[in-house]
Amino acid sequence: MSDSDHISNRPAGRMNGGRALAEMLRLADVGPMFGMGGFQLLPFYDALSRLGMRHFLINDERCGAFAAEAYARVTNRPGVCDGTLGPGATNLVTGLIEGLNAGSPIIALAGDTNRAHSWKNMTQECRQAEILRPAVKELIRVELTSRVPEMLRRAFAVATSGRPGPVLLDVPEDVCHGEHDFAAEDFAIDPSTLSVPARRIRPDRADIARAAGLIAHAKRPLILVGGGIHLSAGYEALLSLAEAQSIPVAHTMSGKGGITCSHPLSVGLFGRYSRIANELIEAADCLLVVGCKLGEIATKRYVLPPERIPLIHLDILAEEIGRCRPAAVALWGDARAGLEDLAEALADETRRARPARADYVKEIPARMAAWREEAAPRLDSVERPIHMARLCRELNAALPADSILVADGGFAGHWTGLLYDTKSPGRHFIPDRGLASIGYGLPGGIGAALAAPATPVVAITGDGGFNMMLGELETARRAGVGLTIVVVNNAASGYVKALQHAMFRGRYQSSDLVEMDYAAIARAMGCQGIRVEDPERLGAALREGLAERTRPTVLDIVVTRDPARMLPAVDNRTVEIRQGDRVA
Ligand SMILES: Cc1ncc(C[n+]2csc(CCOP(=O)(O)OP(=O)(O)O)c2C)c(N)n1
Ligand SMILES: [Mg+2]
Repeated sequence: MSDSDHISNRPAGRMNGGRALAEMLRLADVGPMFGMGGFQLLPFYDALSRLGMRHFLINDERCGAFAAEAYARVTNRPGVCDGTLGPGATNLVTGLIEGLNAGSPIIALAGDTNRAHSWKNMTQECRQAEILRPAVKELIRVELTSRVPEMLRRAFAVATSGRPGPVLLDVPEDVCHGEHDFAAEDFAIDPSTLSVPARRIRPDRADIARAAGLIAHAKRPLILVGGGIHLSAGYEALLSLAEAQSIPVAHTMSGKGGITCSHPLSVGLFGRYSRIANELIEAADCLLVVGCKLGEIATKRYVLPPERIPLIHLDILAEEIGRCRPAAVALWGDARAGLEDLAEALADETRRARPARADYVKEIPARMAAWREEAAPRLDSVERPIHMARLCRELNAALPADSILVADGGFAGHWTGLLYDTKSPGRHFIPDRGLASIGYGLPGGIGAALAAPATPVVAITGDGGFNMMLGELETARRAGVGLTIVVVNNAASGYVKALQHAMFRGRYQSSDLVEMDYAAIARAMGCQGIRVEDPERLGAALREGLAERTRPTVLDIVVTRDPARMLPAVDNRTVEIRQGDRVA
């Protein structure tokens, strides 16, 4: 946005706080917003209508936050959601924490009580600021109508700086409905705070030199990338460092797509689930961790990586470095900037490193081929009910390189995290690993589809997660999104059932769901609905879903109901789980 655009767009004059909110969001050029109205924010809604801005009524504010979060991941721009006083505001909590833990920029608005009557048992009144405060990076209470533009400016700056995150503007009713004479100068926003990363910071030069020294001396270095690679859009920097120095790359679920999964240097997922990455970590002699918190799943409950291997930890959040695993070298800074600096510091090594590591990188395709051979019976399975690995294989075959797969918290995310292959770098796989709530798939798919309307978007979700969100199918239909929703129908809270099978000898409690025909439900809601029981039909069904561009498609996939065969990493007919263990 040029300076002159800025000025010509500036409104001025007397207006209420709601209009000022909308004018600022217009200036920020935000995408579609998601929320559910109530009295407090109605002037804001009216302003959206008058300004012709896109806002979607959702059926649960949690979904609005999920949709805004997914929108932010696809665009690297803040997603916007809102909720009304009390239950509207408290319903935002889960979605906002997803953004907080995943580092997604979100601007959330919550209406609050009229301050003339607060603390007198106003209807829906609750201590929402206290409830929401730990769910966001910053909670800003707007105390004066005149300060609305300033506070929104601040919200964008906080949401997009450092590790990005959600910012909640708590807007009392009287501030939203109250009026003020605004000057044109009041409406301004720093364009560099409208997308992430707002500003890049480079790690200290001396630390880069030490890290480069460690990498140069390593025979088997390995890069481990997390979701920070997306927030930093460090794809080119990662690829050129990996290729120039012949360093393989493993990823977390959130880091999938940092490097194309089919690239010869990609060793796939590491941590709780792994193809070949965990064994390469064990055999490594230097690890470069990029934009990854090294939390429970990435470390397989803190047993990976082995302490003996020197670790270089590059992160935008200084306090994440060394939290779970001591770092030999701490690189505090932006992922892309840090990778570029490392590449530069290692430039003289390139001629030596590539031949020296030739045998090492040749191992990768060989190990991957061996893994594939071992996994082939699952990937190619023709069994009915359908094997999850076969479903993943069909997704790999059907989804084009530019498509986006949004994955829900249950097995949908676990299996695709392990077996789905992105075909180009970027945000092509969006799992809600910030908080790992079930229910993200459908609203996340809506947010992603609206963020990238020309891109094929598939959301994969469990039946439990889908049940939670069924109302949002109405939203998806109303929004006219050509979203394909793959429901992994195992008639169970499968992850829970699988653990009860393994840990409690099949004493199942509250883990069965009733058999449902989700395709029929979808059709009744005006969507395309296709039930698939035969694995050979999967490819065609996916293609039919992708071809439908103006309304959602639900593919109801009947998958294994055997709780002994639900977990991706282990066959829990044989696994033994001791107290405190997490095999899955
Ligand atoms: C909101 C929420 N509640 C509970 C859980 C714990 N949990 C993880 S996976 C899972 C099973 C979900 O069932 P479903 O969506 O059908 O997925 P499945 O595991 O059967 O594929 C549950 C309950 C969670 N992740 N999120
Ligand atoms: Mg299920």
